[in-house]
Amino acid sequence: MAYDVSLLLQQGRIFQHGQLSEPMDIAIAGDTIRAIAPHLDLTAATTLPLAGQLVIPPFVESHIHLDSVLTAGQPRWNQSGTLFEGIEIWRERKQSLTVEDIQERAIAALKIQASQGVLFVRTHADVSDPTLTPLHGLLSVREAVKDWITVQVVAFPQDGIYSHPGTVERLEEAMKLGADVVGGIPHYELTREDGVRSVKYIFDLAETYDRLIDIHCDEIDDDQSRFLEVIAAEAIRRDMGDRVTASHTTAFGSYNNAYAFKLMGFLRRARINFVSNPLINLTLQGRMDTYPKRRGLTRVKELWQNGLNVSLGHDCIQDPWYCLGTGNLLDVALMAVHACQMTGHDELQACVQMVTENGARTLNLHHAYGIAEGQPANLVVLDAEDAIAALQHRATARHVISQGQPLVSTTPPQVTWQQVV
Ligand code: 17E
Ligand code: FE2
Repeated sequence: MAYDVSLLLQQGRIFQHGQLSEPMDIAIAGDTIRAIAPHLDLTAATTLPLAGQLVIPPFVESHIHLDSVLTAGQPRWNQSGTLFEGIEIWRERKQSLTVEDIQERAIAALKIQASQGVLFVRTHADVSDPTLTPLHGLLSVREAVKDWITVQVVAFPQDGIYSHPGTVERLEEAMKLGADVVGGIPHYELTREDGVRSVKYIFDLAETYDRLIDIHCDEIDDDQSRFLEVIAAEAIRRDMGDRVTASHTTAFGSYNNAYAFKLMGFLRRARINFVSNPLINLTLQGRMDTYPKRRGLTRVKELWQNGLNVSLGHDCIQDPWYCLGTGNLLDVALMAVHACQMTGHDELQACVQMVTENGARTLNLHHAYGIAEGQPANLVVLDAEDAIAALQHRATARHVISQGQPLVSTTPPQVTWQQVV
């Protein structure tokens, strides 16, 4: 044997690519998976007997705003529960932001996430503010945590690109400072024309600086909000689909079926990625409805049935838009199961993939992700026998292995009966 095994996981069942394996031994040397087989006759510095527990590639948080996490109630509560009141409250909270404030809250949130098996995170950083404090803060966090969690930063113009002077230039400045992804918010530009123009500008910037794209798109119940078709058209013309993500797209849930059917064909051609944030959009949307009240989510099940890549995000942890949030991606998958009626056997499994492998595809992680020999040793042991049981029991992440090292482990709560019943 030409390598020393540092960590040996014994008899874990791997859930990946929609398949559950027989119990396997997984040998890790340094930061790399070196061998996977039913039985490995090896000694290792550390051995973890798993007794059939589930091993999955790490959870991927494909959409969160780490600049605003843990600010719920500051400076005031969101009484209407709408996206737009949230944006106003955040505008007020932004006045007192410092780089240290962002670093502290973002790292606290990343620890909460990692302890529950999240090892890859795409965060939005608001670039509406002239000081670019959220971007500076989150770029420094990306660097500070890189030995245990991978963070991608989206330059996100929360207040719109053309509605305030200077944002166009700041978005380009963000590329020069090293943001990984260009963002936008076409449905919040002052006019439809500005929205269309903003999408084209985002694609131009991404091409010039060789970056990914993730646009907050059509996050409104307005059935006339139709920037998704503009994104699809640009992705088709520039052949960039797999590098492009449309986040939220909640208006897709309100489009008439004739338009939605036509659009779905264009989306299949464009092959862009989608992120749905069911926790947040179930609470933000439908606020102007009486009854029946819309769910305000994009067409998750139909996008999945059409073979498109859909991942699920948390979006917020305790901020002006959503005062709850645990960082646990099984919570998000469970909410999608309910709100999108994904209760079939394969649909349940798909919801777990939407917070693991599909998220990896959204983030363009390619070969940096997945359990196989020669791959970076990032994986999570869940206290469950298969993916559906993980949802049923909201399984505890027993062991989180990051870059070959045990990072954090959790012991499930112990229940002790005081009477025999
Ligand atoms: N900003 C936005 O435009 N939409 C959201 N859902 C959040 C922030 C959380
Ligand atoms: Fe968002």
